[in-house]
Amino acid sequence: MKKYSLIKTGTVILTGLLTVSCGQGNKKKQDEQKTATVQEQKQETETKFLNPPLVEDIYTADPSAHVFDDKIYIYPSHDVDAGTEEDDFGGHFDMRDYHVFSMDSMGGEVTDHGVALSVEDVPWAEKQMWAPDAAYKDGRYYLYFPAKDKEGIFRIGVAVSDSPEGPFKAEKDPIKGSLSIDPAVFKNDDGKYYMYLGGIWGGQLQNWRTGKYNNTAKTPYDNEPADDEPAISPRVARLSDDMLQFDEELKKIKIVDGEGNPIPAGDHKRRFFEAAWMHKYNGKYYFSYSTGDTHFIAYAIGDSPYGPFVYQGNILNPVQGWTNHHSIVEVDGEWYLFYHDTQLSGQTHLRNIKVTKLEHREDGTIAPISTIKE
Ligand code: FUB
Repeated sequence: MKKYSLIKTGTVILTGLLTVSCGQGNKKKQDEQKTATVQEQKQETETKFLNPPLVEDIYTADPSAHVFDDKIYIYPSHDVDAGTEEDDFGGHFDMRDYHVFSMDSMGGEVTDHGVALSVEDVPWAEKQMWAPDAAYKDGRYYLYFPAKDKEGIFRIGVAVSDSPEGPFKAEKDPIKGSLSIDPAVFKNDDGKYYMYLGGIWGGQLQNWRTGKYNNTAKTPYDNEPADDEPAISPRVARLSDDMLQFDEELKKIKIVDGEGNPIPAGDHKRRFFEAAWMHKYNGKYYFSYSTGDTHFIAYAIGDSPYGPFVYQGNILNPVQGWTNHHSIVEVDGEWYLFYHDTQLSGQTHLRNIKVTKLEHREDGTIAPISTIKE
């Protein structure tokens, strides 16, 4: 188990600077100059970003946060440099396990509980352990995760533990009828649980348009609708009482504009791409998601967990890095946004998780957040 202080920041990005070679002459002066440069760079990095990374000695992304047993638990992806070449399908996001993190309170020490689940321990999965989520019911904890199966198709798996920190034991097969990526599980006030999921391009949702998987696509855009057709819908299903299966067929979620028209596929600043999340505020259902290639976290509000959801605007402006992925959680009466960026590495696939406050305004809209300071 490892602990991290929330205020430590910028160490990895500075490593390269420390290797600058020194000449023989006035070594002391050169050393002093080098220290000053390092300090300046460190300050510049720290002041550029609104928040410091929560974890620094491994790369983490896609943070799904929950309060279990009065503690804050974070279930992120564990980014690694696997050496897999970058491609348009996201092959370079080649993650192989999950770690669970916790904090006793917001701003407190972050504890790494170690490996909670590895791809080797999931009988049906081959690779790419992407964004997970977790849920609690009746004394057991459930880790939901996407991975590619042996045919290269993303499915959603579930693993179970008696503890929120894991380790989790994976079910033998993926959830029946599951597809694509980024599961997010929401508990409604009536005690029912719903899973939201989906992601286009590398997340393969566009390949399911006919209901059967179309594996003929040569690029991630091959099966996309025309620009003026409705955008591809994320999916939702109620979970079975044992939390291990869907209790119904996956349904398509409608995201509409103020006039009730579906957001078209060509509207890249508003259409769903990946990273679904659900939270409830003042009796309304807030469905939030990443717009992908335009890099926003957007949100839409509805009156039922199934939608339809009316597009409202952006919660989070683009962060440093290509992907944007978040979760929203209430802790002691305050709301927080967990997100990631690439402050530590500067590389798309090596991200670090962060947290910041989120404000619901009086009219129910959310104040947009920018995490890079001008
Ligand atoms: O971490 C891999 C993928 O990147 C996630 O599943 C997406 O949401 C994006 O953040």
